[in-house]
Amino acid sequence: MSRLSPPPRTAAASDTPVDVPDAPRGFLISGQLRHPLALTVADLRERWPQRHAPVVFDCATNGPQHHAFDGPLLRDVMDEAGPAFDVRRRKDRSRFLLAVTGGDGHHTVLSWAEIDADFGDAPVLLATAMDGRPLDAVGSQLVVPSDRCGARYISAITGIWCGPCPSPAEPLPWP
Ligand SMILES: Nc1nc2c(c(=O)[nH]1)N[C@H]1C(S)=C(S)[C@@H](COP(=O)(O)O)O[C@H]1N2
Ligand SMILES: [Mo]
Repeated sequence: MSRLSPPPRTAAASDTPVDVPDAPRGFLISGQLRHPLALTVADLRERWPQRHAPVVFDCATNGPQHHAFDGPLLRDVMDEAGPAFDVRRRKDRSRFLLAVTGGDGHHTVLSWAEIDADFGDAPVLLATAMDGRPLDAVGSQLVVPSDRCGARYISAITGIWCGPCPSPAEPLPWP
């Protein structure tokens, strides 16, 4: 390798982690969708209206955290992905789930109804910036302003899966 070669872009070739501050972190929206999407944080900023959300959430280990996030509504982004339900049927929509995964494998679940305007109508965001700092290099973060606890504020999002909850087994006879 010549002395002028660029450094490796991952830690694989060396013991020292290499910081790549400008590498955009993309993620996939997959599942039972009409239009699965591969998006970057720049896409989230450019393709949908941005909301601003000052939030406080409690962390079990670090106590209350205060942040201000910007980004599109998860609902607006998912409407473009087109979950495979009949949009006119509320019961159909009420069976769908969203699973959001972060770069470290931490993942969480929301129900579609939480973000659906006919049900919980929660203004959940896919953040493009936190406290004014762009998240392009880190990846988007899930923002759940209605949550008291921070566990669902998934950072460095790598994927969102959307699909129906399987029909549960027949209920046990009462009692
Ligand atoms: N990817 C990922 N996101 C995560 C977590 C995690 O372990 N992995 N922890 C959650 C928890 S428990 C909290 S309280 C908040 C903490 O956010 P902060 O470290 O930015 O204050 O991030 C959430 N998002
Ligand atoms: Mo936490």
